[in-house]
Amino acid sequence: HPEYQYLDLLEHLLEKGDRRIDRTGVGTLSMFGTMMRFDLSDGTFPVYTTKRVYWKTAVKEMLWFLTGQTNIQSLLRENVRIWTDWPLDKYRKATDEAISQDEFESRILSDDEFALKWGDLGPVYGKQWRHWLDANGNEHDQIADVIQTLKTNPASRRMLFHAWNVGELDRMALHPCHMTYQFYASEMASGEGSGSRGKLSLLVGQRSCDLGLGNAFNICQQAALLYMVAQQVDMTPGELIWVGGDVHLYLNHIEMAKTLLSREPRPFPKLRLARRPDSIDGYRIEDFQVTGYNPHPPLEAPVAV
Ligand code: DHF
Ligand code: TMP
Repeated sequence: HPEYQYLDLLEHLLEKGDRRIDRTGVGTLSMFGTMMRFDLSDGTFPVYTTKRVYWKTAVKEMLWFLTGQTNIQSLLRENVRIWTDWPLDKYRKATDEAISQDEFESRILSDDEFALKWGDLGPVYGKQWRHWLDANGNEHDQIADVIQTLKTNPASRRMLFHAWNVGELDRMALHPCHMTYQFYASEMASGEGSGSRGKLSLLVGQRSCDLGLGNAFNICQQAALLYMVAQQVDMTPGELIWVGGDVHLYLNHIEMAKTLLSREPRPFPKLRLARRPDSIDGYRIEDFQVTGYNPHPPLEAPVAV
């Protein structure tokens, strides 16, 4: 079962992980340089089963990246609360106000001026993917460019988008974790109109990975992206290849990791896209039809801010 790639990483960290203090102060067990591969060609949607993964939230986050937005207001409108901790932390430090998460979120939702001032994460993923600003002041839509190249020159070795914009890192709430998304088309059509559809694979380079929390989200949302891009360029999904740099388990996730390892993985669900939107901008969460997801019970884990 492909989920053992994930479980084996957890086991390796528990047994041989390098123990260190990290930026958050929580502490981690960590390792450097890993790969996981997921075959999506039979409609598989790699959502881990050894705990319930809120895949809709993860896909909504991906759809939000694709809009190019960086303010949590639009995420909260979709009832996605996974990014609130960072602006909330900043607000509390700046104002010394003992505001609750609920209260902060309802102010972001109801007060546009407040949201503009306190809800923006800076030039994070969406900004870099859709509006990368170059030295001449021109914006680049990296997603549109990749899709265009896939349609016109799928043998290219230059089909990628990147979020690590060095000059803007200091204005981001968090530096990009998943950074490079590189595409590869195989079994290509031999000529225009030959009718044979290529197979599209995606390699994601992630410099830093929270194996207990973020990784489950990242894998399924990256698979969702591959399904969308493949559909847009009339190819079929091939493999999602995930490469991790600093892959770590926070010390307060150790008990959860042991529980995960005690559980038997179940079959991955299947994904079908209900519609073919006119462009990559047309997808909605309702388009993701997932069947056969029967996970073990959810496990809660604190997020290190
Ligand atoms: N920081 C850290 N330390 N780890 C992360 O995974 C992380 N991820 C970020 C931003 N900063 C991060 C963005 N993505 C959750 C999942 C993904 C995510 C942020 C948070 C999360 O809290 N997941 C919980 C609850 C999910 C829910 O409420 O819907 C989970 O159990 O998966
Ligand atoms: P860092 O910037 O010090 O590496 O901290 C970022 C933390 O967030 C790190 O634990 C990795 C984790 N993370 C993920 O695993 N996936 C994500 O998508 C995001 C945004 C963060």
